[in-house]
Amino acid sequence: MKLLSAYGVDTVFGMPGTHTVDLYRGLARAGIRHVQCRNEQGASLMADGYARATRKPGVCTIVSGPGVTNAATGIAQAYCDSLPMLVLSGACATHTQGKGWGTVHELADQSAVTAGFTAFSAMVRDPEELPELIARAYGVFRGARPRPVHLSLPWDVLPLPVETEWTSRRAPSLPMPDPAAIEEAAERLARARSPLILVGGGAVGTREMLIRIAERIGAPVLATNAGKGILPESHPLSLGCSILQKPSQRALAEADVVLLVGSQVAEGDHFLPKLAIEGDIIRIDIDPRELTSQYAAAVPIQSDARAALQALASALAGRPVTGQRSGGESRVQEVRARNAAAMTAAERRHARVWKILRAALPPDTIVMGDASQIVYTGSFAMPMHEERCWHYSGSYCSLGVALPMAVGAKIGAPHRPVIAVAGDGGIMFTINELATAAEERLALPVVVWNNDALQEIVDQMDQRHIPRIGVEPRSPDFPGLARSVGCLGVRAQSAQHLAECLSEALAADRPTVIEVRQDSPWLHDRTGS
Ligand SMILES: Cc1ncc(C[n+]2csc(CCOP(=O)(O)OP(=O)(O)O)c2C)c(N)n1
Ligand SMILES: [Mg+2]
Repeated sequence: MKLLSAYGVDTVFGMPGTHTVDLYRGLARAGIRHVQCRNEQGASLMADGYARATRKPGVCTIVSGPGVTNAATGIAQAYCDSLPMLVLSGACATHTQGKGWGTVHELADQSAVTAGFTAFSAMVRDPEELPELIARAYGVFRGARPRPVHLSLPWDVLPLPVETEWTSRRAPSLPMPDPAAIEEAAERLARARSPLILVGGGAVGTREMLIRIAERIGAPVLATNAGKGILPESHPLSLGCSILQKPSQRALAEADVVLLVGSQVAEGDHFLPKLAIEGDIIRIDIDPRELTSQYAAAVPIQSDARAALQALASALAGRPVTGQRSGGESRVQEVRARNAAAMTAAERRHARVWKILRAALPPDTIVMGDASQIVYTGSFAMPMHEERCWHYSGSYCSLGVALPMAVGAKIGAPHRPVIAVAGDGGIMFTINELATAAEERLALPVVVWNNDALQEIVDQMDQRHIPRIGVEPRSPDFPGLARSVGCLGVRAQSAQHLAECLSEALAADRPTVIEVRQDSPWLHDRTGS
């Protein structure tokens, strides 16, 4: 824990047990804050939210076996969304491993269980292995595509004395772009007739260079959920995160050159087996695997996105550009108009709620979204003018993530406004963490979009003429439930009331569950307020 403190760890999210009490002795000595979750799924998702808000690795401390399997969802989400996370779990005593004796919390080959959704997962055999393993973890967090790391600490190894003084090590430098590849990319972009830029989470921190490039070549900029807000959505070249909308998908398909930066182009962002991209792709990614993925690159550039876009912006500045700046803006206006016209009645209702939220929330508010229909619409209907404010993991697309992610974010960034938005189905997966949020006295609005249904699946069953089975669970009294665990609870009675509830919740001394019923008359009456 002292070593972790040297790496900047100030908070861990956890649940102690027999196998990990010695870890807690270290926590106390190192002065690291422990946030007690109600289930390890909450711990890993809080660590994920903490990482999103702070850009530092989220750390969780959990027991072996059930602790690890409970935490799996949050670890796997962080893997899908390329977030830094350090999972420290217990493990059964070394001599019992692999024997199948029925040891408490036994999980056969625990490292193998998490290997598929971590950068690496190691079983520590000797305390002196730790400094190198932690350095390797921070090498992943700071010098490569960030992904979770799991270290299993066996019960017999954890209390062993350590004789040497452990110190932190420097992370490796980031990969820099090949100048020849940058020249080729600049040449292709300068000649492009209808270029388009698509940015994902790997492009966070590139706003200035992105604007220079987009304006120079007149390229519309489309974002994935993770890239939302890198270019302010008020910019005339921004198509926002409308990648789910058909007119935007057509614009992408028709572009003759696509500059794709720091994105996997995950299915969860567009809901298609594969997006159509007809033009040549110039791809910038820190991970060489992405550069050879199904979206094959004509110009693959393995690099830190900031360095690559900086070099590309300079290369373009010194070149005549045949593309038309005004052409780009008018293409954006056309696509935006077609996107707006294509919205369904349900999406318009969601958009009304987002409009109220946008007006009531400060611009730097962090929004944690669950896998609910209102959040899918929010991807394109909730404008973001700052990066890393919108978080919806369409890729892993697990229910129940928004509330614990919001708790982790609020703990990591206490001065930032943070809210969670979830459906009535999703919120129930991790509703227990309301108790954690109440105990931590977090000013956290939790908006529950209640349609008394797993509506997304209802719609799919209805469309395919499948009887509605298992999709209409009975909702609890959400405001009452919230109050019973020490939160405030209200039901929005009008648009204005919702706005007031949000403002009050942002300043309250505890979390507030704000239920918004889909069948509220004020959402259906066009004049309602
Ligand atoms: C862990 C998990 N289990 C199941 C699903 C499948 N699923 C996707 S959306 C959905 C319905 C969610 O209902 P709710 O949270 O109420 O949102 P709504 O669709 O009603 O807006 C379900 C069950 C999932 N995404 N994640
Ligand atoms: Mg629902």
